[in-house]
Amino acid sequence: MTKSQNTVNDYDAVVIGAGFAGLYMLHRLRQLGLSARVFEAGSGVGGTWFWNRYPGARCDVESLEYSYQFDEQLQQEWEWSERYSPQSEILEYLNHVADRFNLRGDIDLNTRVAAARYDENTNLWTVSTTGGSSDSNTARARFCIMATGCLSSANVPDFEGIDSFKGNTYHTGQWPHGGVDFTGETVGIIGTGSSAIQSIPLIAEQAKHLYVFQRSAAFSVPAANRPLDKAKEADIKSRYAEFRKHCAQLPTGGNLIMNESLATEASEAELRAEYEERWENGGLMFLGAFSDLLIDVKGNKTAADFIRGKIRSIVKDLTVSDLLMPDHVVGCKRLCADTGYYETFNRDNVTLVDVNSVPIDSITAMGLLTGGTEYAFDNLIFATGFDAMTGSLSRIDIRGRNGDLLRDTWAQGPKTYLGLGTVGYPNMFTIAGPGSPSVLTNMVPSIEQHVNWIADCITWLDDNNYGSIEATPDAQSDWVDHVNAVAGTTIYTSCNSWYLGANIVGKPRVFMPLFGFPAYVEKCDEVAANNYVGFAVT
Ligand code: N01
Repeated sequence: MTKSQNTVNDYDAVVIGAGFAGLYMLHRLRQLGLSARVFEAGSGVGGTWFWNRYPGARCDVESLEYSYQFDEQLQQEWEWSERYSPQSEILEYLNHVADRFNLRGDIDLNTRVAAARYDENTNLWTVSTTGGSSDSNTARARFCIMATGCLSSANVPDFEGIDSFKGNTYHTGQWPHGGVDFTGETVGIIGTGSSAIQSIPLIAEQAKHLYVFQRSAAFSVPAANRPLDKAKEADIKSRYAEFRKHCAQLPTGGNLIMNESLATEASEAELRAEYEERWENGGLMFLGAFSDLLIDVKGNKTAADFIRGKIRSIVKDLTVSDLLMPDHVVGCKRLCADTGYYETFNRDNVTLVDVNSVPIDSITAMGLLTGGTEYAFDNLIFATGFDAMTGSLSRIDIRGRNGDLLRDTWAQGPKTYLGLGTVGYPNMFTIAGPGSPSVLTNMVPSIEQHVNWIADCITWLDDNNYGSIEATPDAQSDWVDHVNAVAGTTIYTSCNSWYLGANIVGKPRVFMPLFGFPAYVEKCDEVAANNYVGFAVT
């Protein structure tokens, strides 16, 4: 069929993105008997797991939790091979889901959504796309559902001279599909967040020399990844629903086994014993060592000091170990989980360069200039993160009532009700949007909770012959206050993190996710049970 600029296809819903959120949303819409089209910019499904293929990319939530629970047979039959799944296996899983539920027929790949516009007269959204192989590049739908991901808009800082570099450049979030062989080559990497921390040890093993340009040192704990314990798998699979329910009652929606004691009241011996055990066991469970770590800076300092002590004991060169020691609160920026990260700095072919006290002056044809020294290398990796939570939405021309542009509406920071709806944008839903627990939780159950809520909401609207739903200004304003108030009771506002938008020049400093999964789910259920109170329907 020849592609026509004029054809418009009509659907009940358009879904933007085919990662965990978009795939499940499509499945639910189909179960409701609704027509839906998914647009995906990538050439395959998988979202974040399609794009982030850098060396060592793997999830830091355990495999048995980082998976869908909506289908019992799926969760029973799928077999994960490791405690923490590598990117390739998660991508394989998502492709399996797309096939198993026969989703591909309603997904347009290689199709980037350029604009989504709400028409008040027809109460329809018109979504325009570029690329793609379907007969139409415009779709019209009653509902526009953003499954665009929280960490999918790659951030490349505007370094002076960035285009002059003559070697190869990469971003961890847009890694070449065939992989990159750095054998015998020199590499520079900018950034030391989760992506860098996973990739640096592997790149260092391959490269002739690796220069790590660090602006802020990051806290990292050993992942202690290993083959999946078959006995543990059998146990969890024998009571999967109960296990999922248990996880949903914990603050992160994940199996963060929390020690109820306070770090501020523990003895030196108790602190050491608890931290040592969690360090040994590995993973983000470290933050559950004491119940005040995420709410009390004083308690948190005991954990931060413990990790700093570990860095000191692992890294042989004192100057390097000093430089690797974070000076902020642990968990304020997302805690990283690594395999041999700090040990990598004992290698002769790795150089850590401080670009905090003396920032990067420019990228040059040969490499990078900082503090009067030019570092030359063949390959430059940007491990510089993402325009988180709002980036993928603000790069689409989303227009609601009166033609208002979402990126303008959110110019002072994102404003939503429940992270699901925004005043002025009727019938638009954001899955894991700002103002919802999203990135502070295990993303998969958070996504499933949102998708189920949206599916129920659409059913309720249709059953009651309502044409549209939109957050009310009062409910939204109260919700924004609530998200901020909750953040204020935690340690999360005490550093410059991407949760706050602090990594993007000019982005307003607003704490975007909401801490606490169970209370949030309760609130969403309460809103639904009370005829979607806080939303106006017509
Ligand atoms: O990105 P980041 P990421 N000059 O924003 C530095 C998830 N994730 O891709 O801290 C110099 O954390 C920046 O420095 P600073 C996870 O949620 C999960 O690593 O801003 N440096 C920082 O060091 C994670 O949190 C997994 O001072 C600059 C780095 O670049 C999120 O994705 C794996 C700079 C960016 O770190 C993002 O992680 C990977 C500049 N101008 C990712 N600008 C797992 O599940 C930025 N930086 C394991």
